[in-house]
Amino acid sequence: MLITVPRDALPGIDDPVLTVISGMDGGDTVYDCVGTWNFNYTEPPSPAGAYRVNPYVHDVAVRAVTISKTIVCQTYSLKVNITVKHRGDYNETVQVKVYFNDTAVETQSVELQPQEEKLITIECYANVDKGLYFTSGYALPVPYESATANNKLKDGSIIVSMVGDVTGPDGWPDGKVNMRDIGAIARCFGSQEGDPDYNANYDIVYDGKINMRDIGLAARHFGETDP
Ligand SMILES: [Ca+2]
Ligand SMILES: [Ca+2]
Repeated sequence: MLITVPRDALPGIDDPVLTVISGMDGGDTVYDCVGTWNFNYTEPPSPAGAYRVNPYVHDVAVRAVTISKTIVCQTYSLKVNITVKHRGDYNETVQVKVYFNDTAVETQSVELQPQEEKLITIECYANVDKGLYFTSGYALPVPYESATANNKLKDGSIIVSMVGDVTGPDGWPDGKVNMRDIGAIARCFGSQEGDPDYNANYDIVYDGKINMRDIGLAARHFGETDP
C-alpha cells in the first residue's frame, strides 16, 4: 500500500515518519519512512478499521553544555549541566552521555515529554589521563530519529591534573603540588558554593565546601611533581 502525503500537509517538517494510528484501539504502528514524502509499507494496517495518518518527528537535541569547573584532579569529580530538548511528538527516554574528547565518561537517562526541555546535571569522575579535554554532551539518537546533527554539542574544556595540583604561576596546574596550591585552597578555606570567595577548582573533594578535606588532600601530595 502506498500513501502519498502532499508536501503542503507537512509544514516545517523535514524528515517525516509515518504513524498509522488505529482509530479502533488507540494503538499505533510506526513505519520508518524517513527522507521521503511517500510513505510506502507492505503490510496493510491491522486490525481493519478507521485509520489516520500522522506525520511526526523523532528529534532530540543537546542545546547547551556547561561545566562546574575548569580544573579537576584525576579521579575526582565535576558536574556537567546539559540542556536536552525534545522536539518530537511522543514521550521518549533519552540516554545522555558526557564526553571528554572522544571518551564517554558518564551516562544518564532522562524522560522527556513532547517539546519538553530539561536541564540535567551529571556528575563525572575524571578517570582519564591528565591533560586538556574538550567536553561534549551527546543525546543518543532515539528510534526512528534521523536529524542527529543536533544530538551532540561540544562546549567547554577541562584540565585534568594530578591530585593536589590546582594552580601554578599562570593560574593553571603546573605539574607540581607546592605552597602555591596549598595557599590557593587555604585562601578559600571555609567558603561554600555561592560565596564570592568560593572557587570550584579548589574544591577538590567536590562537595560545594572548601575545608580540611580539600587542603588535607593537597597536603598529602605536597612536594609531588608530575612524572
Ligand atoms: Ca601546582
Ligand atoms: Ca570540598
